[in-house]
Amino acid sequence: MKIDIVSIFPDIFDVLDVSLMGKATASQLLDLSITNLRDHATGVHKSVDDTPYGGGAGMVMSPEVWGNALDPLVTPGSVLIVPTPAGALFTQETATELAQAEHLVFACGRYEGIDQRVVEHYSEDTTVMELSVGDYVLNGGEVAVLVMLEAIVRLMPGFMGNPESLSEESHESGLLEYPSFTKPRHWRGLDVPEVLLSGNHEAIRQWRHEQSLARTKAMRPDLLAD
Ligand code: JEK
Repeated sequence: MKIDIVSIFPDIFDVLDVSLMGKATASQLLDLSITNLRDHATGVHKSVDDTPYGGGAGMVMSPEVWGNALDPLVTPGSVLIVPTPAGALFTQETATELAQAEHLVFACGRYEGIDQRVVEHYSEDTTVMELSVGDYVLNGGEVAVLVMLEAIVRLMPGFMGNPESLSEESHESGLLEYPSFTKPRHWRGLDVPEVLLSGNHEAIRQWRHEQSLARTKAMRPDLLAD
């Protein structure tokens, strides 16, 4: 998979060298390129933003600069991802879909975001997704992209050889996961649940399902609404 990231803070993505992404790039599963948006600014001040039409606080990123940066990267086969607090929620399902793509381009905005015509323009010839990683406001798209990439890359066919646990994740989907335990059996007066030592695989399966249900009811009742 080819991944392009465009940002005015390209150094934020230096962390990708030391995490799982480093292994994915080293193993040639991933071809990652970071573009500094500032390199595509044309004025003497290399400015990338301007005041918002209609008034209001803050600045909006220029469609001209974004067009200069994205034109050499985006092709009809690309998926252009624009992180925004006003986007559709990025979920495990989104990650699964994007893990199948040939080419992802992430457009990281700052300030109050990017002139909306950039999304409109590239939507004419390519798939554009405006995505949010959650209902809180970040200062820009960069950290959202790190979150999305970590979720996407671990699902890529051939990554780190972990097909077992990945298929289990999709089985139990819709509920929170059951609690896990390891040795020692007794720790600070707390015991590992007896059923997990029983060797009764049907009883273990049933107990884990009950734990998942109870935990979902307590922590995420919204997941049980339907
Ligand atoms: C991309 C710029 C910052 C800050 C104005 C007014 C109410 C705020 C944009 N889950 C997520 N949260 N935040 C982002 C995200 C934030 C971004 C950019 C992604 C580019 N910013 C910013 C204030 C405002 N809004 C109405 C909300 C807009 C994100 C993701 N993904």
